[in-house]
Amino acid sequence: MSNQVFPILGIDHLEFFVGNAKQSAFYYSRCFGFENTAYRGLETGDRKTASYVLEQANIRFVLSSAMSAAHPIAQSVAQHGDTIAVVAMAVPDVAIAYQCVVNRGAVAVIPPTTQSDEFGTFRYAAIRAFGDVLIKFVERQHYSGAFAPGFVACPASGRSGAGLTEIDHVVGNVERGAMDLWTQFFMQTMGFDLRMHFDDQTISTEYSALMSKVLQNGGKTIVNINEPADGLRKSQIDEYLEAHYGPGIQHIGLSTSNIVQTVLHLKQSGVEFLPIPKTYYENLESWVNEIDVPVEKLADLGILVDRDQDGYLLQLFTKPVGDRPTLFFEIIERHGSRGFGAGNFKSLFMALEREQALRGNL
Ligand code: TYF
Ligand code: FE
Repeated sequence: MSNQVFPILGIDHLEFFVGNAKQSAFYYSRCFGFENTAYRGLETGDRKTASYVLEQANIRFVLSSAMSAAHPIAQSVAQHGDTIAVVAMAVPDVAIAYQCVVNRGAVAVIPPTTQSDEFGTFRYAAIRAFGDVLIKFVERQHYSGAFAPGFVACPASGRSGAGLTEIDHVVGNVERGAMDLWTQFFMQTMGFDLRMHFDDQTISTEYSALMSKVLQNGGKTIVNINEPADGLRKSQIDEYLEAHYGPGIQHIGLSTSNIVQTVLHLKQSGVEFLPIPKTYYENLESWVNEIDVPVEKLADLGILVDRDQDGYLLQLFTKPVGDRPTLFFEIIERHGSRGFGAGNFKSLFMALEREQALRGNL
């Protein structure tokens, strides 16, 4: 039985608040294979902000910067560094979605707003999630412009993409004691279902621990919430909360149907991945045989494998993409498995701890 209270069609886009949107757009387009499809800024008459819309298959990122210190985007950057500030969900009716969640206790931020231009009508509204993250509802069925009114379309670059196809899941880090509150928010207010949870026994190494809950809406909008747990050393979630100065988006899982090609593209363009020790691949040979990628190739690229009753998945993680140990990306290729690589948690978290140690932050 689904808990859904209003339909969510999927993630419309993720908006990043960054210090220099022009340069971030260059990074995501040149390194991650995105195409800059739309722009709003000084040249289009916006004196306050600059925004670049980047697309790759069904993934849409918007990178935004402010032109002055007092602007909320500049304030966000001062506190959090570059961060994903808005998770925008596509809905068939913004007014219904907004009414629903506000009636169920959501903190209202932007009431339903309609914008129109020669390409039609665009509607949005926003509520608050954990930390300073906003959940935006977007209704674009009656809009055919490049992104939204105020944006102009950008010419195609002619460059090939990296094979990224979808936002698989969005993961947030919250403070101790807050995971269950935000789980309740997603279930009771947003109408998500609890898909699975990982306790601090499942997600621990010799030194550190965390807990995680996975929420889904209609099986395709997936949000995971992590909370730090006590261990001998500081949890990676604590490191994030300190560096980000509060809760926020930790990582985005991006799907590909050819992880080898995608990772080659990303590595060749300079994206850095979490190093995985060769020992991980030694015990893999015994059970991994039915996977179409040879183990040597996986080892060569540092790709992790996990299998459950439904199938298997291939995944790997970038290093943090900014100066602070906050946001990173996961690249994931699913073959039936709807899990998150629980079998890799130990290896992954040990790899993360080694990075944490290099930063002198245990
Ligand atoms: O999204 C997930 O659950 C996996 C594993 O701090 C994971 O990608 C979980 C927590 C974390 C890093 C990765
Ligand atoms: Fe993940």
